[in-house]
Amino acid sequence: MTFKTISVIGLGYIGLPTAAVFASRKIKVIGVDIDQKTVDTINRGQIHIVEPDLDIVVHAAVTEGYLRATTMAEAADAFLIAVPTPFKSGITSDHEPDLSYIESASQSIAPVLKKGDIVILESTSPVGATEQMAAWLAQARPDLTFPQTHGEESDIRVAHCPERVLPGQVLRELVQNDRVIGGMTPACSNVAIALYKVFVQGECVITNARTAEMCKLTENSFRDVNIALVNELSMICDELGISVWELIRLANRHPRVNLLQPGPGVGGHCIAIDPWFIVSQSPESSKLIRAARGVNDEKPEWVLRKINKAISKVRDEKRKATEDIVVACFGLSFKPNIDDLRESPSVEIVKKLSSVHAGRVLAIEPHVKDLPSSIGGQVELVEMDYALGVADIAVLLVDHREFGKNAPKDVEIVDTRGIWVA
Ligand code: SAJ
Repeated sequence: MTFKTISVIGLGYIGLPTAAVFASRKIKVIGVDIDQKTVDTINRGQIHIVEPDLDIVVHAAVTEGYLRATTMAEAADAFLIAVPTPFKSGITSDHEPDLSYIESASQSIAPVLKKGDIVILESTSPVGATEQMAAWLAQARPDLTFPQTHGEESDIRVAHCPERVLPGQVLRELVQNDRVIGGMTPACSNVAIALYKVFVQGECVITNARTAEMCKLTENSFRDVNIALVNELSMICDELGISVWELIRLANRHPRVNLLQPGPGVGGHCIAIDPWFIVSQSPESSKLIRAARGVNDEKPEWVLRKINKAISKVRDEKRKATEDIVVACFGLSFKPNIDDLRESPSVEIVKKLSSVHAGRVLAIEPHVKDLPSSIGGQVELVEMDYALGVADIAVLLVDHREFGKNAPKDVEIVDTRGIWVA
């Protein structure tokens, strides 16, 4: 089975690397995005997102003529949909997934579909979304047959193959990770495998679309629940005067225990979101998953309370007025050694702190040149040495390599990552 042209719909953090990797295997790739600026940037051989080495791969793919971006879907042999699945807005929606981007993507490709094509949903989706996508496609193209009505004989193949790559390591993980292939029928799965085998070196494991959807949600819920456990332990240990970092090291010496690391909360675009898709579909049966979300979402507030206690301590011990107390916050990104500040609990903490603290709030973030507008007015972005020279309190929020392992001297420390006070 050969694929002469592949179309990737949605050129974001997953779609663009996927398009570029296919193109790097010398297959013609048409990238489709609703944003004209994104399309123009890519067609210049540049990128609009941050991911190591992606600029090089995209530049080569565009220059060699294998990758081209457009706002209008064109005919292809395979369509990969990698659009966002956010929550529905509005007070009546309790973290309900919003499938409108998938619906729009389906409508945009429907006119150019032809017999023999495959449509793959890669976006993280609630169970049933792939069947829903197939229904939207069938509605738009009554002249073609689809797996939900024609099974193995369908004109169009449909599958869910969730992305599972770690931001910061996308290009490597796209190739090396195993891939879950959830075809609506076995024939759909076989075509999807042939497609992914163009670049995937990991194993392609077949299941059905609904299990593949649940698999992705389960992976991120697994991580969320495990992080919630250590975040809860960190608060319990604080009450009991125990070092949670030492506790974790000791407990992890048990052959069947593998605790993760507490932090200031859970950020990013996946782990804090995907578990809600399960909760929203099965609210009565997903008590643990919901509770874990609650624990992780509350952690930034707990960190703020710790910072406030440190401010009170400095005020009492150094006899300083609150407005003279300088708090330096180390790290803003949602996890270490990356520059992605979106959905970051550290940004949330710094923002809230700066709105209540009468003194200066400094941020040290070696991975960015400017602060996001949400905190820009009240927080000063400074170098580490400067911060350490003037700070009364040092708050470690992200364990970037640059911050080292040695605790700064002569300051009150709030270490949410266990790097300085482990
Ligand atoms: N975190 C902790 N303690 C830990 C590990 C992580 O507090 O021990 C925090 C991080 O600081 C961060 C958040 O969790 O704020 C999420 O970081 P992460 O590294 O766990 O995950 P993401 O969001 O970068 O990527 C996840 C990955 N999923 C899993 O590892 C199960 C990735 O493979 C998925 O492809 C990605 O979500 C996605 O797109 O769904």
